Amino acid sequence: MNKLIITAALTGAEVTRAQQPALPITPEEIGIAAAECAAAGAAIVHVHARLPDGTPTQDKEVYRQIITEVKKRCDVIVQVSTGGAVGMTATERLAPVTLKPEMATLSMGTVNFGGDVFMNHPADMETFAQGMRAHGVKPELEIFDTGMLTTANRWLKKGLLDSPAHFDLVLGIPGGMAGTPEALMYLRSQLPPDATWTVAGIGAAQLPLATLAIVLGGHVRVGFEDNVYYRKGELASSNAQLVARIARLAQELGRDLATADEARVTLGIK
Ligand code: KMH
Ligand code: ZN
Repeated sequence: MNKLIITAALTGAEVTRAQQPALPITPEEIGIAAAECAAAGAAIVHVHARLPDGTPTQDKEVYRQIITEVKKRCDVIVQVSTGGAVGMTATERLAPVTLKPEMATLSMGTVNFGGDVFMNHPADMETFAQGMRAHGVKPELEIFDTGMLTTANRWLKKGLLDSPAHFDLVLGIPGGMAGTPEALMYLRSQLPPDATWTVAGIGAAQLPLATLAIVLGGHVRVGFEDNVYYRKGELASSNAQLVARIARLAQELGRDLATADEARVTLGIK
């Protein structure tokens, strides 16, 4: 079977230190967390920037510092967020793409997001896709619900997105698709045949969906952005602890882990 690419979603925009005391916030903390996750088996880190007080920001300079802090400690693919936080403008959200990171996220539609609305106007999505193409950044297409995958497939046919595409199936956001095996199997059935995919199960859905993805030949995203617990009622001690568990499961299930360089080949990153 193909090698498993583990992504560590280290920080996100919503989780607080009150919810998870080990949440990495500063660029240095994010760099240290990335190195721990790389040592545990991650090939990609998905990063969000924060101000020192924890406020989410899309400031290009903070992202530049994060990339520097990660790269000086380890070789992982740095995937910046263009989702940012609910309420940010499209211009703000696109800012880190101009740093030409290896990857960036591209959300494929609007979704209710807990008590908020995560807005993704089609015109903004097109601007993001063009921006990533112009800067040579590989998009990871974020799919929160079925219509978003239908949209991505239409855009791939129209040439607004490049094939082969890489998808992140984000399951379990309140407002999006459920974090169930049935939801994952349905989305998987709608993917283009040449696509690669990872699954980001939210909360309690993280471990079961990750395990299913290992078996199905998909890839896995874990980390505090999506889930702060190791098991019910027990907080994870670090992002790396969550990565290490996936690495152990993969070994038991016969999937070798991809290095960052192997992931670059799989994802077509030059
Ligand atoms: N923070 C969410 C509203 C992404 O990184 O691209 C959006 C998000 C998706 O986290
Ligand atoms: Zn994110």
